[in-house]
Amino acid sequence: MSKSVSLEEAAGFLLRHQRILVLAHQKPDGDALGSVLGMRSFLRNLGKQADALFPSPLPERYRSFAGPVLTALSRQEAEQNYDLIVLLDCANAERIACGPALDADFLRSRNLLNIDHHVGN
Ligand SMILES: [Mn+2]
Repeated sequence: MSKSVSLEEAAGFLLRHQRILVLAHQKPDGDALGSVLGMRSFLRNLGKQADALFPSPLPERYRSFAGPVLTALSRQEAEQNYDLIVLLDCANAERIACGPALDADFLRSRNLLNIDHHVGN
């Protein structure tokens, strides 16, 4: 079940979780990469354990500032290692870059915060 929340509610939701996985859409471009890395940095600065997942290779020009990122994650790892998934810049479920081991139905079964600027989302 999904619902829209205010910025304050979204912030509160972030603060209540500690182990957070951040991901975006497939074939990441500048706003996908920038928003994921920015969120990862923000969460780590709050003392959270935060990781970025990019199952498809990053464009060469972005690799130098991305730092270490996850390139694959099993379902078991996702369940055991994270209590919240933050999805950014992803217009629809078909484009979520979660890798072959995970899918949109799995993500919906987890605590999920979806933040996006696409009108159709
Ligand atoms: Mn994008």
